[in-house]
Amino acid sequence: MIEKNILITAGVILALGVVGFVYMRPAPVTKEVVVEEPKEVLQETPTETEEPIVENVAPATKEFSVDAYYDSTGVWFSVKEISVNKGDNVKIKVKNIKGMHNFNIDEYDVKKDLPLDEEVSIEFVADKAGDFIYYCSIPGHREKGQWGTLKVSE
Ligand SMILES: [Cu+2]
Repeated sequence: MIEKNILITAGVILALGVVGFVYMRPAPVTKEVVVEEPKEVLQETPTETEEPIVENVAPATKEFSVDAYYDSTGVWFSVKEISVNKGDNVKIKVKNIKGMHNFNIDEYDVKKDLPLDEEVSIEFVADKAGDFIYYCSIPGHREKGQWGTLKVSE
């Protein structure tokens, strides 16, 4: 009888050992490495949405202030050169501070009288490239210096 008990006990211990071995066995390691791939595909898409913003830039408005006057040396516009880029909105504020004057740019159909002490605003789109003369058409004024150059760069 004692031998039989020993055998049963040994059998139980053996069975527990087998069960314990199965449960205690470490989980297989190989699965963890494979999962990472899909992330890279998602990060490539946002660059596409940035492109259209660059092309829809609104034209710049370039503003200038010019005085028209005369003195002992001649008749003048206080600004001799106005430089803009083709396509710019150009705004020239001209004020006659002494004498009788007007402001003309033939190629842009600009023709404005300049009443004394009033600021006259001249606006146009610089849609032609090149150098254009602005001048006062009152006899003798352009010859005495009252002109300047509008430079429109391509
Ligand atoms: Cu003049």
